[in-house]
Amino acid sequence: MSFNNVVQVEKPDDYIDMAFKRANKKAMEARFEKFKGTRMDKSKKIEIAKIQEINKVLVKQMDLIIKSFPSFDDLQEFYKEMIKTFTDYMKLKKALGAINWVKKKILEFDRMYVAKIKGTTDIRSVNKHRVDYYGRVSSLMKRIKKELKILEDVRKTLKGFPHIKTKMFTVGIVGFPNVGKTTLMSKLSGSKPDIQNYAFTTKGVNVAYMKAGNDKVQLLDTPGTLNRFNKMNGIEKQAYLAVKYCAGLLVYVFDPTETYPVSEQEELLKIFEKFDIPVLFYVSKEDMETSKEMAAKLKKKYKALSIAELKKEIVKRKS
Ligand SMILES: Nc1nc2c(ncn2[C@@H]2O[C@H](COP(=O)(O)OP(=O)(O)O)[C@@H](O)[C@H]2O)c(=O)[nH]1
Ligand SMILES: [Mg+2]
Repeated sequence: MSFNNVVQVEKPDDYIDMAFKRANKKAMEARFEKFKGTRMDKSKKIEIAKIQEINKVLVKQMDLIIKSFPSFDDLQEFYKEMIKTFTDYMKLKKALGAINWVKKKILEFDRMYVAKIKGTTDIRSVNKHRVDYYGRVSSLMKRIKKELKILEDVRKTLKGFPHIKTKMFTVGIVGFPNVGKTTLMSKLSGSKPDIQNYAFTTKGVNVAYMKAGNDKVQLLDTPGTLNRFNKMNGIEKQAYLAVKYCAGLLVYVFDPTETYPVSEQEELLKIFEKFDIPVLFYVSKEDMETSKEMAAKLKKKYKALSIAELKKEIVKRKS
């Protein structure tokens, strides 16, 4: 799922300006059109054309917003949870509801003021209705200033989400920071990995793909330790959710150089084992002289696999 198609949400004044500019253009056209009726009828016709143009522009813009934001109730649980990592879900739903309400009000004002102008017999009343209409539409738009801002902020964050394919077989690479997860991901995905930088590499979720016959496997490389949801920042929460909802297999990376003590690495492993997703093991930095002994110990204890063995095993688990 991609959120790239969500339209940019403007400020109330931008929408008002856009609508009034178009309305003035329409009025100019109407002024130069041949017209057989009285001057009064012509004035009425021009004012009605303006109101209808304002109505058309604003309704169209509000519709664009309503239709381009995903219908949150229909979203997969994963995306709902992702959205909740950075915004109040109810606030968001209410903001969209407010846009819908404004759209209906605009349509209502259109009918009401067009009818009023049609029923008028003196020019002063035409002007009064026009001024009233402009005032009401403008203040209506200004009333949703906060809601428009909420939606624009959400759009920007949605756009920054990693593009995770929820239906593809996915492997989550997990472990402490600096243990070699990103390095492992590049090795698994090939020499020129399609690594997406989400935020900055070390702090975001990286998504890459590994060939599996004619098919592909999705690899997620995660930031942080992902061990206490409440203490995670938004990006870590998103990584945690991606692993929890999308991964069908985990690769736990042990670092034998003990950037973090092995005992702590084993504690963290217990947390991932609770995910109820099968776990494979990889021991990094074997090449480093100082850690050879620990590497051998860990490899034996966890039946850790080499890169080639991991690739094979991932392909096997996929099918
Ligand atoms: N010598 C050696 N260094 C490694 C190995 N894997 C990772 N590193 C180094 O360890 C550091 C952290 O690696 P990185 O993949 O960014 O770890 P991450 O934070 O878990 O993603 C980097 O400087 C890597 O170059 C390895 O197998 N051997
Ligand atoms: Mg990394």
